Amino acid sequence: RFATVATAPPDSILGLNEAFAADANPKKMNLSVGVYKDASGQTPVLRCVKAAEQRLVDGEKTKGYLPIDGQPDYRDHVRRLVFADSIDASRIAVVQTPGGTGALREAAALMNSQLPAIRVWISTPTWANHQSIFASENIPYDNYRYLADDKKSFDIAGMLEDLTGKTKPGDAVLLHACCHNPTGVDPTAQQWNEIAAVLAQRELLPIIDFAYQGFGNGLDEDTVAVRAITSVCAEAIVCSSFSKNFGLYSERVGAVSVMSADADTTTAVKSQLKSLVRSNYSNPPRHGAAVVATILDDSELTAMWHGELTEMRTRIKALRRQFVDTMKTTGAGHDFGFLLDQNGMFSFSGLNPMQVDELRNKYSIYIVGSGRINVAGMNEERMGELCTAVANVIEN
Ligand code: PLP
Ligand code: TYF
Repeated sequence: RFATVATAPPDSILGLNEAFAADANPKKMNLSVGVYKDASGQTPVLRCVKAAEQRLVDGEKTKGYLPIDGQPDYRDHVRRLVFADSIDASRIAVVQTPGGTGALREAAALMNSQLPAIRVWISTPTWANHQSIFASENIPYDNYRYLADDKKSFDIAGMLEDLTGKTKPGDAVLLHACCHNPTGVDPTAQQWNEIAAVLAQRELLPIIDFAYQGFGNGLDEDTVAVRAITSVCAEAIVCSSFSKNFGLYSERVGAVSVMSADADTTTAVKSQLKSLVRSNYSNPPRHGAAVVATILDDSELTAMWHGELTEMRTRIKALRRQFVDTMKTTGAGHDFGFLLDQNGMFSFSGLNPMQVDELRNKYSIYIVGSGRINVAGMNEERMGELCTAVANVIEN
């Protein structure tokens, strides 16, 4: 039986971690996988998380199962983080999921089971797992234009043209709420209004991937896409991840929120979501969601979280600035100023695959083959080294 199993290809991004771990060069630098690293190169546990975990350990009375749709106070906090009070709670079904990946998969499963013949439109480029997730639920996908040919700016005209001219009413459109992975290129508030108008007019179903809330311009500021879309579309799906903004990567904390036109529809949708969870993993893991709920239930811990999130966001912006300034000192024409307009952990550097290979082979600097750099993996003290290497591969 198993002898017939063929080997699956490795994950293109996580595979780089393995290569990095095996690299003996003491000067190696990992700017590939999307995790935040502090100035000492660690991916820290947030102080608010440690404090919440202490309370949980002290107060825990049971390891009994959570409800199928997750911990109720956690779900309510997610709803308020994402929608504030802009939409009546009776129109939103929130289900706790294992990470943002679990949320996307649950959304795809709902489409597969309840929305026959639906197709999803995905940006070019996008996070590689998007295609795999929808393919796993047999949802056909197509691409809309997103990154302009200069690899630096947003092709708003191309995107609107594709959404207007190529989609069929009823199709779904996957959008990155902020901090687009892999490009860092986000629409402006005005452009979100234009996109939302097309979604509404063409009766498209928005699926909003919200993996970086708070990493762009702030927790509330980053809801600009959600606000623009939910103010003109009656239905939408939001897939939240708390891996990055709470640093809870391994605890697998996420949620899918389905907004419907009315309360009765929401009840039906919720029942279907629960039925899908039941046959998939039965009920979600508790710890990470309990940490998030403990923090958000407490004003002191919430303030601590806001502070720590702001620290991560402002440090990433400072690293962008330092990289751009340092690149300028390495030679005329090394203008990476476009990185300053981009948001979140990632940016497209514009380096081609040969240059990416050279960075890795000659300098043990790992970035993704597409040229994507994890800005959050840069380091203040080693910026000179990084920029000298980048300048060298550009000039070769
Ligand atoms: N969506 C995007 C765009 C991401 O970049 C990621 C993680 O890197 C996810 C979803 C999934 O997040 P999680 O690790 O919570 O599953
Ligand atoms: O760096 C990225 O874009 C992601 C990181 O379960 C990642 O691929 C790794 C593992 C995972 C989710 C996201």
